[in-house]
Amino acid sequence: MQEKAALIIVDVQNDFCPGGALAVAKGDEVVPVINRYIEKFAAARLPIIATRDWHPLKTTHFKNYGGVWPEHCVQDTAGAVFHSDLQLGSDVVVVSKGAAADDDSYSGFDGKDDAGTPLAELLREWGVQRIFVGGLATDYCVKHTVIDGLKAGFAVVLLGDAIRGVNLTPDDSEKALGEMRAAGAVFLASIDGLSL
Ligand code: VGL
Ligand code: ZN
Repeated sequence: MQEKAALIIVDVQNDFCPGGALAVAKGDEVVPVINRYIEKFAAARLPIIATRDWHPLKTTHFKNYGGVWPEHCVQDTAGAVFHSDLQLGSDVVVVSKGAAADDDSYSGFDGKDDAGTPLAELLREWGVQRIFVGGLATDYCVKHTVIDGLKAGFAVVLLGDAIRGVNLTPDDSEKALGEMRAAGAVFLASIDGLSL
């Protein structure tokens, strides 16, 4: 019997896609791939979580207040909405993060669902032992979510065909992949190798 799995879709929001405030190059290319993962997890009746970056207008995460990023994914704005082609079904649980005025909260494990339950607690309630992580961006929120998932005791599979990076410097994503592997993440190159 395999360990119970859950799919975690990280920050596939308009602001991280081409045309958005903090666009990740080819960020939208993950959407059709993630839709295929959603289908597989839904068919296997396994939990699906979509995290979202969910910032207040004033936060030390933004350049105007001492951070490194342009304004993005501000709560209740179009930029914070999930990409319109992402096929999130009604069973998907949304986990919001980055809502504090003084915290970057790159990790999905800093986030909570609408009822205020933290991600790790949700996963434990559902008996999940293994998480499959894809989305945006490889070198920030995907990386931190993967590493925090491992620290929290979950087995982590990184979805290699469903991630794209910001790459403030050109090899940031490569470095992030190395860090995630060193921390214990398993790399799945393609959905064709998925076994649930
Ligand atoms: C992210 C930079 C700033 C991400 C969020 O979702 O990877 N990156 N905020
Ligand atoms: Zn952010």
